[in-house]
Amino acid sequence: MHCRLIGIPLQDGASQLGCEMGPSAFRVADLKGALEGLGHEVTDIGNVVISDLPDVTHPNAAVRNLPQIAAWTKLLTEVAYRESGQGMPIFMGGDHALSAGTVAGIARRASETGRPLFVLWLDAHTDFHTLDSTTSGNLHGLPAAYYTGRPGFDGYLPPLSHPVDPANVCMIGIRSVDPAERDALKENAVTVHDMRTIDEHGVAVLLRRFIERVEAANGLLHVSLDVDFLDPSVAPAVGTTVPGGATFREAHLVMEMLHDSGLVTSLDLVELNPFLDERGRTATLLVDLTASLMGRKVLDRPTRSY
Ligand code: HAR
Ligand code: MN
Ligand code: MN
Ligand code: MN
Repeated sequence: MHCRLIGIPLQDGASQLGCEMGPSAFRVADLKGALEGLGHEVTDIGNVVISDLPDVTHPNAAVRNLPQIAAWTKLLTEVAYRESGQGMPIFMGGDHALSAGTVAGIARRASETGRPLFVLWLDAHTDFHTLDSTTSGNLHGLPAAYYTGRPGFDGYLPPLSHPVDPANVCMIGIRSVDPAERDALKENAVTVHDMRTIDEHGVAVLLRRFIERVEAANGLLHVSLDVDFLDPSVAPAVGTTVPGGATFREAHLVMEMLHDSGLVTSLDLVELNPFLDERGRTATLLVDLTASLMGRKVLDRPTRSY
């Protein structure tokens, strides 16, 4: 596999500063070396950055940094479209607002292949707000609403040429949902597996079901991994910790099953805030999880203390 590492120093979607250091932490934790060690060819294209900000404001006064997120979404849609033509893009964030652009660009690429795009959203949060419904105003809380084509973004974020069918989106790890998101998801075909569902059935059963659907449709699969999918005890480096998250082994199992499926064609690594990390353990865990996704087996995993 030819992997394309893309650094996205975006932190304007989150309330806490620090995600802009995410790409550096992934490089220090040697994501490139881990993938090369598995036999992949890896190109790190460096960081992408926005330049001009559009003059855009929204009537919801809570909304923060809209010009920045509009510029990032436009840039990242282009970057994701371009890079997915070169190999498998791995987007090193950056906060989760980046997925508005990365998924939009991947969806445009997918449309040319004639294969439907599926999205696996690994997160404590559903990130399903619109600009009207957000009360925090933090725009990392709305990418899933944008790329599935929910109304209300017109004239504020770039027009979406290829919305992802909500029926093709599966969210796993959910344990923090705002009332407006819950109401919108009730009317919507997105699959939402909260932690209680994982507790009852086990994550493998839920993921297997989704993988089988992607396989049956001959789909492409984009994985969006938010650090807060993981329990804060194993992954402290995130501004929005929520207790009761996925364990170390549950997360690796998800990645290992995804590898075996052979379906994953692009990946977001988001919300890593190195300022909040403990001796790099979260960055290291994210690198190891990516290695599991890219073919590392339990028996060839390096011994590490987290
Ligand atoms: N739903 C909350 C809000 O809109 C929290 C969103 C937090 N999002 C992330 N990414 N950390 O999942 O403010
Ligand atoms: Mn998120
Ligand atoms: Mn989250
Ligand atoms: Mn691993």
